Amino acid sequence: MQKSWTELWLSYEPKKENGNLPFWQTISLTGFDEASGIVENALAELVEGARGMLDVIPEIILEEEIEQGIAIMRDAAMEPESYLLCRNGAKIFLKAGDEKGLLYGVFHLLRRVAMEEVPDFEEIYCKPDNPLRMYNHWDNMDGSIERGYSGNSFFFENNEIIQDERITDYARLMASIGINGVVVNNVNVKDAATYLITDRYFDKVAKMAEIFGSYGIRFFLSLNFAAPLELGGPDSADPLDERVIAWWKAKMEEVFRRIPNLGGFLVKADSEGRPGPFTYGRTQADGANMLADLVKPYGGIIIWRCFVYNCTQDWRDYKTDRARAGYDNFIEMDGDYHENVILQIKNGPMDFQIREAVSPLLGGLKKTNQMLEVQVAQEYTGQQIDLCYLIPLFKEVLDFKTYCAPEKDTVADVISGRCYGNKNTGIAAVINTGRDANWTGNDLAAANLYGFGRLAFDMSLSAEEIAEEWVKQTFSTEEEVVKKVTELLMGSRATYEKYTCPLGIGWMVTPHYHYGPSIDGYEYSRWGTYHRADHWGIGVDRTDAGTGYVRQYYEPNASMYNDIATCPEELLLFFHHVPYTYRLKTGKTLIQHIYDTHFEGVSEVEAMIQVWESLSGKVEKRAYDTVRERFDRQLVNAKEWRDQVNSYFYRKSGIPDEKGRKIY
Ligand code: GCV
Repeated sequence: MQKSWTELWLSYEPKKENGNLPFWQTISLTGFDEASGIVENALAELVEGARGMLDVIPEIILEEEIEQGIAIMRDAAMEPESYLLCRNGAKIFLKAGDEKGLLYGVFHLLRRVAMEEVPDFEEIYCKPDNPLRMYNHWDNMDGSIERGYSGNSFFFENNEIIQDERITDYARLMASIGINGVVVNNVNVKDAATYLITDRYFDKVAKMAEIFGSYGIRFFLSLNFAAPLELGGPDSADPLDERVIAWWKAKMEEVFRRIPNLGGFLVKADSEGRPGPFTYGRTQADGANMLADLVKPYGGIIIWRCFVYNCTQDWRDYKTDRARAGYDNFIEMDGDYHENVILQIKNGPMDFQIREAVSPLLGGLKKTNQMLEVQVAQEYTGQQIDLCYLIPLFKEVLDFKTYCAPEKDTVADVISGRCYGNKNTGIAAVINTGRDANWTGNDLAAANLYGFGRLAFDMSLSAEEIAEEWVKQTFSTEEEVVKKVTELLMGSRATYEKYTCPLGIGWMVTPHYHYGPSIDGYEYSRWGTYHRADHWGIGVDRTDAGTGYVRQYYEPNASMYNDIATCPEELLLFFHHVPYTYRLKTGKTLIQHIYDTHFEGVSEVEAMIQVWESLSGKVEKRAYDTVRERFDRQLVNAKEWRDQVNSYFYRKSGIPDEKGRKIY
């Protein structure tokens, strides 16, 4: 059947004559059960890959020696999810300790063939860096997606669960990049979504979970903390109330029985109007532990989000600082969370801005399981209209040295468990997919979808390596295409940052929608997202003299941020209120920097368009046209940002542009 959606990087296009590529007519399987879902899917993938790329339909044989082809063997001594791959001329060995390792090894091999890079005698051993590698969907049961920019949900429609081939295609794509956990519904659990843990949906949810399971992916649901109240239980959700505990106990027994591949739950509590333990005078730990104890008998985990802050702030109040909230709300109970609770922490203390400091809670917590949350959906980063390759940003966060320990103290060390030796850790991303035929709206946004999975699996990969891999599998292995698209991706975040909000201040977006400029859009509102610009300067003072936020970091980070002379300039306005006349390290004044970067940002978008146009006829036409159209919209957006930001600061400061360019 012809699909109405693309297969992204798994399209297995025919390879031109290439004598260096391996070729498999036989696949021999030893030590694995060929009838198990994961093994069956892994073998099907090898067959499909050979058929598409190499024009051969291989035969599968069991427990036999072979001369040519792929020899798959189980090696029980190997670690879970790991594999070893080696090519010896016409023969390829693939060893794995378990079925997931086999699946990942298969996708690794197919990736290398698609990239036309399968060197001889190179032994490749891979083991994922992070125990949990998850995508979080913010899909609602009515089919809409909160912060979705690629059409409606392919899981839900009209309060029903969609059952079609796309779920399988999705699971396959996820497995190919090493994702091993998916949360299918929005963290804001309301209305019909509350009923996902009831008989109304069990059968279909279980079916969906089973498909995921056959690709090595554990299935998770977001949970409504007030479910007892809404589903006819006791008239309370107090986590210490015996009636509430008894209700949840029975519920968990039922849910894990009805959904066999259930891994547990993700919970947004006491945040942005969501109910939680604070409502009953209880702590976050009380809430998380109560649920965790009840899912423990089933091997379940509770992933508890730390996005808890006061969203009804008074803009006149200079002491309450939203950036402080995550740390202030969670640090005190460090060590109180049970072993199957994981705290999921956004990369920054605000909310997925193009640039913000790394959350001090990451590594700040020393005795609690932690998971990093990033956003692949481009809520504040161009909404899949503007090109913004986010892997460089994620890399910066992972590489951030927290100083939480004498060694192994980066965010990557903390969330992988390398730092404290804990097992329930990992990384999650809010996903950017939807029902659009190309999955991500802008075809180039699929680089983020792909890249997050690859990075979660192997944090040593560079953003550039990941981009190249993606281009080769998606568009072409032709040198010009690989080079140009990779360069477009690699420069895109810096460009986006230039024409939007300067030096880490963030926000300045159209309220609620979060696309396009509105410099004062949030300035006098309740959300705690201020830039504090006046006639003299701009920025939030988070130093000792200001909100004191800097002290949430370990030394020497705290002092580095506290002092304007040592504060990294890209975060200057996040930490300091700075006069427009302040000279940056380049020798430019702050105001001139703002003007210059905004003009540059627009010029860079124009240059990006030219590069893309030079690829006409060299990348698939549908993708070419879609991206071309998005670039037009990006240019309009960039100009709007440039002109509004420059005019705003010119009018505030009264300082003209040294270069006399047009400012309104
Ligand atoms: C799912 C931000 C977004 C919300 C999102 C929230 C969260 O505030 O704008 O749409 O809600 O983060 O992460 O829970």
